[in-house]
Amino acid sequence: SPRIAVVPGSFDPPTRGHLDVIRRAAGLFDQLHVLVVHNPGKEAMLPIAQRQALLEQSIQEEGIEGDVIVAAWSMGLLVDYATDVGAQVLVKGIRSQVDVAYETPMAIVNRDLAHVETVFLLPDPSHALVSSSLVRQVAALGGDVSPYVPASVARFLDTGARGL
Ligand code: COD
Repeated sequence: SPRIAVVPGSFDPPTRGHLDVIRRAAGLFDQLHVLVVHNPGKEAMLPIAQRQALLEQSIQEEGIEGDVIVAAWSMGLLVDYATDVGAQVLVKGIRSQVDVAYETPMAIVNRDLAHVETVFLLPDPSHALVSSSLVRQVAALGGDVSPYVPASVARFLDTGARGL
């Protein structure tokens, strides 16, 4: 049976770190669902549909190959989505020990709940310090975000989001 994985995140906005993890995961699985999840603990900058569109554009522009689907999920458990699409694995990117500490209990719970395993991937070190919250701050203060985000996201934040 095909190996299917879900790469969940807030992606608010997508960063070069996210795209690095997505590229690595696409090389490891037959099908990838990049899932924009509403995180109730975070105040959003971009609407979910916008994040989805930016992810689709960046995945295409970065030439990421393979069967990659971008979807959104705001109802219920992440593992319910995984089970629905036949995914056996969640993929999370790890920047530091802080991410390991945050992700470990969720990984155990998701395995208990639905026998879904979590695979942790390390980004290239050049992307390991990038976070969406950093990008939001730089953008809000009028700085140049282009070193941290895919080209399509930089274009969007330069023009589309200026008035937000
Ligand atoms: N390099 C590598 N990885 C990175 C980088 C980077 N520069 N930046 C981000 N990442 C990774 C993150 O570690 C994360 O794995 C992923 O990319 C997404 O990051 P964010 O910031 O966009 O998303 P988060 O951290 O807000 O995650 C939101 C989730 C919804 C994925 C998370 O909260 C989650 O798994 N929730 C589970 C909901 C649920 O079902 N709960 C019940 C059981 S636990």
